Amino acid sequence: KLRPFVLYITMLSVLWLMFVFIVFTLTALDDSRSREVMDQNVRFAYQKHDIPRKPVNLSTALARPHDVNRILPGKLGTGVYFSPQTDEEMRLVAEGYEKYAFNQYVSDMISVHRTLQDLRHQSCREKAYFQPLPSTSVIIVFHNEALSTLLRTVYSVLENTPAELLQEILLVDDFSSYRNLKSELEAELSQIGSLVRLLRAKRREGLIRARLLGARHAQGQVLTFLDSHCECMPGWMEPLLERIAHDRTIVVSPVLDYIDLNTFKYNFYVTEGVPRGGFYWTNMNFCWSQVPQYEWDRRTSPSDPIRTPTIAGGIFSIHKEYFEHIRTYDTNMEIWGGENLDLSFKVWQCGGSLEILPCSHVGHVFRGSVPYNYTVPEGVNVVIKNTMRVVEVWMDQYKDIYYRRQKLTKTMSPGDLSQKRKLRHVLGCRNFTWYLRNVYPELYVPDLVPRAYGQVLHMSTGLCLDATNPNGLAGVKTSLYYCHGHGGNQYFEYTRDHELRTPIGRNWDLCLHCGMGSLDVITTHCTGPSKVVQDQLWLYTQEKTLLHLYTHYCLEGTPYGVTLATCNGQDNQIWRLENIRLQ
Ligand code: LR7
Ligand code: MN
Repeated sequence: KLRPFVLYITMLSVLWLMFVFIVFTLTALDDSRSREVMDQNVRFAYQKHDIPRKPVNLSTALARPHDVNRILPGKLGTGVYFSPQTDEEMRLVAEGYEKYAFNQYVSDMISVHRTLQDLRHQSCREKAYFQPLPSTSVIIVFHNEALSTLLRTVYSVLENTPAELLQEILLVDDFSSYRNLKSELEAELSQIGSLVRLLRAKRREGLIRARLLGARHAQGQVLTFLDSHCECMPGWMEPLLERIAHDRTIVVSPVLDYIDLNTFKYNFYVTEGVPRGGFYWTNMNFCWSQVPQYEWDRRTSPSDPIRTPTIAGGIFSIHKEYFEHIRTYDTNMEIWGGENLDLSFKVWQCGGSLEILPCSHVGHVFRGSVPYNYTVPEGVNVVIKNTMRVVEVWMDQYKDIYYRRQKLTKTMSPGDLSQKRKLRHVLGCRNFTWYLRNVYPELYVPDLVPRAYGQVLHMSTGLCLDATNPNGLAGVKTSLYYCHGHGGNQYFEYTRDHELRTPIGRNWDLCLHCGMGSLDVITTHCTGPSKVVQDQLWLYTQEKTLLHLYTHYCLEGTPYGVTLATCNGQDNQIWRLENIRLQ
C-alpha cells in the first residue's frame, strides 16, 4: 500500500533535483554578467562626478578591465549622444565647454579605463617586434585639463603599453589654476604608485618649457610626448620604439585619430586615408595635407612608415640623446604654437627625418579653439612671436612669403636669435631650398618677389577686389567690397606668371579667372602658367588697366561687382596694385 506513495516521493525528489540543477547552471552561465555589475558598483562607479573616487591600484589598472566596456557609456570608443534634460544639466554641459572647449560632461560619463578595439591593419596586429626595444618615458604636460580626460590619457598609457617598455609616466602640471584639480589628481595618483610621477611648474611655463621640465626628469631612453586628452590604441608603442631602435635620428609620430569633442567618439583613420603634415604659407601654422602619390609608391606594405614634412607636434617619440643632440626646444617660445614646425624643420634640415607609423594609433580630442589665451601678460601675441623665431632661423629668404602676408609682424620682434642661428651652423644644417626640393616637392612655392602684392584698389569707386570666398570654393563670383585692410579675401599676389592669386589659407590658391562663354570673373583653382588657354593670366598695363590675356578684354568694376568689358580707358577700368616690385 505504501508503494505508490514511495514512487510519488521519488518522482518529486527527482524533479526537485532537476530544478536545482537547472537553476544552478543558469546562475553559473550568468556569472560573467553579474561580474560586470559588480565591477560597475564596486570598482568603478562612473556616474557623473564620481570618476576618481574609486581607488584603482596598479595591478587592477594594468589588468585591462575589458568587461567594463560592455556595459558603460562610450564603451570601445563609441560616442555618447547626451542631451541635457534639466536646467542643471544644461548648466553643467555649458560650463564644461566653457572651461575646456570640449564636452567635459560627456567625458565624465565615460570610463577612464575604456578600452579601444584594435582596428589596425592585420599586418600590424600580426607583426612581431624582434629587437630588444628601448624603454620610454611618457611625458604629458597639462594646463587646466579636465580630470577625466587627463586620467583617461594616463590609464590608456598604463593599460596599453607593455610594462617592460614603460619606464615611467611624467605628468607636468603647467601651473593650473582650476580648483580641486590638484587635490583630486593627487588623490588618484596616490593609488597608482611610483610609475606615474607628478611634476609642477613654479610659474606658467607654456607647453614648450613644461615639456622640457618633464624631459629633464625622464629616465627612459626614448621620450614620448602626449597631449593631456589622448587615448592610445593597443599596440601603439612597439612600432614607435622599434623605428627609433632601428635609427635614432628618426622622429616618429602615431597616426592621430580624432576623438570627437562633443561625443568622445573615437574615429579611426584607415591607412589609405591617413593625412600627413604640411604648413600654411599664410600663417606658418601646421596643417594636414594629402600623402602624395610618390610616397605611396615608395612604400611596399601597409605597415611601412609614411614620411612627413612636418608633425602636428603634440604626440611623438624621439630618442632622448638625439633630442639633446639637436638641443631640444627653443626655450624662448611661450605658451603654445610654433614649436612643432621648429622641430620639424630642424630635424629634416639637420640630418634627421620625420615619419608617421600606420601601425601606431593614438586618439586626440581635436578642439576648435583652446580655452586659454595666446597673449602673455605683456600683451604679445605669442603664436606670432614663436612663429617669427621659426621663420627667421630655418626659412632663409622664404620668410618674406610669410612676412608680407602678416602685417602684425612688422611691429613685433622675435627676440634674441643668436643661439638658434649658431645651432644651425654647429649642426651643419641644410638650407630651406633643400628642404622644399627634397622633403616637400609637391608644395606650391609662392614667388619670393611677386610683381605686386596686397589690395587691388578700384580707382573710381574706392572699393577693393574681393574674392568673396571664405571657404575657398572654386567658381565663386568675384566682387568689390569696401577695403578692410585685413588681407584675407582682399589679398592678391600678382605673380611672375601674371596670375592674380589669392591664398585661402591652404596651400592651393585661388586664381582670378574668366573662362569661355561668360564674362563672369570668378576665383577658382589655379591651373598654372603652362596651360595653353590663358584664362587666368592678366597684364597690368602702363595705363593701370588689367588686361585679360585670353579675351583681350579689360577688368571693369561697377558698384555691383566686376566683369570683363572691351577696353575703353575709362575710370572704371583703372586699378591700383600695392607694393609693385616689378612691372
Ligand atoms: O600653456 C600651456 N601649457 C600647457 O601645458 C598650454 C597648453 N598646455 C598643454 C595642454 O594642456 C595640452 O596638453 O599642452 C598641450 C597642447 O595644448 P592643446 O591641446 O591646447 O593644443 P592643440 O592640441 O590645439 O595643439 C597642437 O599644437 C600645439 C602647438 O604648440 C602643440 O604642439 C600641441 O601639442 C599640438 N597637439 C597635437 O599635435 C595633437 C594633434 C593636434 C593637431 C593638429
Ligand atoms: Mn591637444
